[in-house]
Amino acid sequence: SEKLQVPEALTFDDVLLRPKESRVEPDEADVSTRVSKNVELNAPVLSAAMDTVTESDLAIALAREGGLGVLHQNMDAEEMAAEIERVKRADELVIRREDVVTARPEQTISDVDAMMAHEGVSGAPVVDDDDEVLGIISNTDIRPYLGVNEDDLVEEAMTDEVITAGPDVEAREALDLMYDHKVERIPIVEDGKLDGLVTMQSILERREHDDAARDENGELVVGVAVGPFDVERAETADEAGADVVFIDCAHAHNLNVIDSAREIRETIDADVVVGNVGTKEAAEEVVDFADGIKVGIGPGSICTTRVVTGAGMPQITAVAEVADVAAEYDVPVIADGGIRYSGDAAKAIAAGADAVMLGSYFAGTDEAPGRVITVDGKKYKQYRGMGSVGAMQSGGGERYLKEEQEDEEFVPEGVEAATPYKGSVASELHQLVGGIQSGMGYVGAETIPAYKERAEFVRVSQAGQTEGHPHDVMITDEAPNYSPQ
Ligand code: RVP
Repeated sequence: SEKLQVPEALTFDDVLLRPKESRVEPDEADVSTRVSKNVELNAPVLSAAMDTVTESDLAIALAREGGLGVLHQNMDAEEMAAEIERVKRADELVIRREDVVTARPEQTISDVDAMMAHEGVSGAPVVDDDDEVLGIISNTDIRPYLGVNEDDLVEEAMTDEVITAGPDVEAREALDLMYDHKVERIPIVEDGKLDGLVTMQSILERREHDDAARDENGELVVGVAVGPFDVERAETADEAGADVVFIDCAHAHNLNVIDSAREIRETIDADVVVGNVGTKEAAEEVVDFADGIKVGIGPGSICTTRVVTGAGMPQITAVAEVADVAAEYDVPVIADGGIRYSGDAAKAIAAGADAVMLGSYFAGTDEAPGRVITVDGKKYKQYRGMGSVGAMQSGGGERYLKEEQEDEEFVPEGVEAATPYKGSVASELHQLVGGIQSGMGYVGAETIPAYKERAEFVRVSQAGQTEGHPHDVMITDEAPNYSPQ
C-alpha cells in the first residue's frame, strides 16, 4: 500500500556527528546564541517549563550561567508575576526603596541589631519621617567594644556623614565611591528622599557572573509558559517583565492555538515562542509571526504522548525539518525534550537548533522545586510530566487539556517519576556546555551558526551505538557526565 511507503525519521541515537578538520579548541568555541528574535543567551540552554523543574530559583541560577529558565504555569497569575519579578530583580544593582531595610534614629541598638539579624542585612540607612537619609548604621557601628550600649539610640551610634548617589549610578562609579570612602553601601537619594541602596556585595556578586544572560538594563532574562488561549496571562507576564513568553502547547499545529498565538504576538511586547511543533508544515504556519519556534512532539523522558496517542516525531528529524523552514525567516529554533547526555544537545544544535530545552537534566538539581528523597541509599528528586495525572490535577496540565475540558477524567500523556539528585545547576551546566563545545571542536566550528552550517551526520547502527557507550568493562568510578541508561 502507498500508505506504507513512509519516510524515515531519526533521533539522537540514530546519528553521530562526522568528525571534521578543525583548529577550534573546545574552550574557545563560542556558545552564545539567540533563543528568540530579540533575546540573546551566552549558553544555548533552557530549562523546561515544568512544575518540578523551573521556578525562580532555577531561573536565576541558569540565567547567571548564561541560559534561560522558563517558569512553569502551574501557579496563579499573581504568583507568576511575582516569580518573574524575583528573577528580574535578583541581580539588580540598586535595591529598590521598598526592599531596603531602614532604621529609625530613635530605635535602640539592641532593637536595630535584632532587626538587621532578622532581615539578613549587615547595615541599614537611617531615615526620618520624610524618608530623608540621616545616617547609616551597620554592624561595625554597634560592636560592644566601641562603647555602645544596648539601650543607646541609633542616632548616637550611626555614621552621619553619608555618601549617596543618584538613581542613575553605574556599577563602576558606585564601586569607586565605596573604595574612596571606605564604605560598603551607598544610599540612592532622589529629591532628598531615600530611593534605593547599592551594596558592595551586590556589585561583587554580579561580577562573578559576567557570562550571565541579561537584558538591556543588565537584569537577568527570564521566560514564562502560558496556556495557548490565555491572552490575559500573557499580558500579565509581559507587564511583569518577562523577556520571552512561551506558548505552552503539546500540539501547536492546532489551528486554534495558532490563531491565539498570533493574537498574543500582536498584543504583547515580549518575544513569543510558539510550540511545540514537529514538522515543516507546522513550522510554515507559524514562522511568519513567531519570534522563536520550539520543537518536540513526544521525545520527553516523562512523556507518553507517542505511546498513548500513536503520534510523534523522532527528535533529530523534527528539529532538522523545522530548522530548514525557520532558517529562511531567520527565526531561532529550540529543541525541546529527550536530551539525556551533552552529546544529545550537541546533535540537536548540529541538526539546526539554536538552543536546547531540558527537563529531567535539571529536575535533579538543588535549585529545582521539590525535596530530595532517598531510596535504598540513593538520592532522588521528584520529576513529573506536565501531562501526568498529578500535574493536571494541580492545574498545570493546561498544555495537554482540551480547550474547554472540565471533567476530572484526564487522559494523561505523561508519568510521575523520580530523577537522580545531582547538585547545583552551575555544575550541571558546566558539563552540558563543555560537551557542546567539545562537539564544536570535533566539527571545527567556532560559533553556533557555523556549527549548524558545518555539521554533518552519519547514520549509526545498533552495533555502532553499543560501541559508543562504555562496553565490556565494569565502571568503577562514576563520571560527572555519564551514567548508564
Ligand atoms: P526531558 O528533558 O526529556 O525530560 O523533556 C522535557 C520536555 O518534555 C518538556 O520541556 C516538555 O516539552 C515535555 N513534557 C513536559 N511534560 C510532558 C508530559 O507530561 N508529556 N512532556
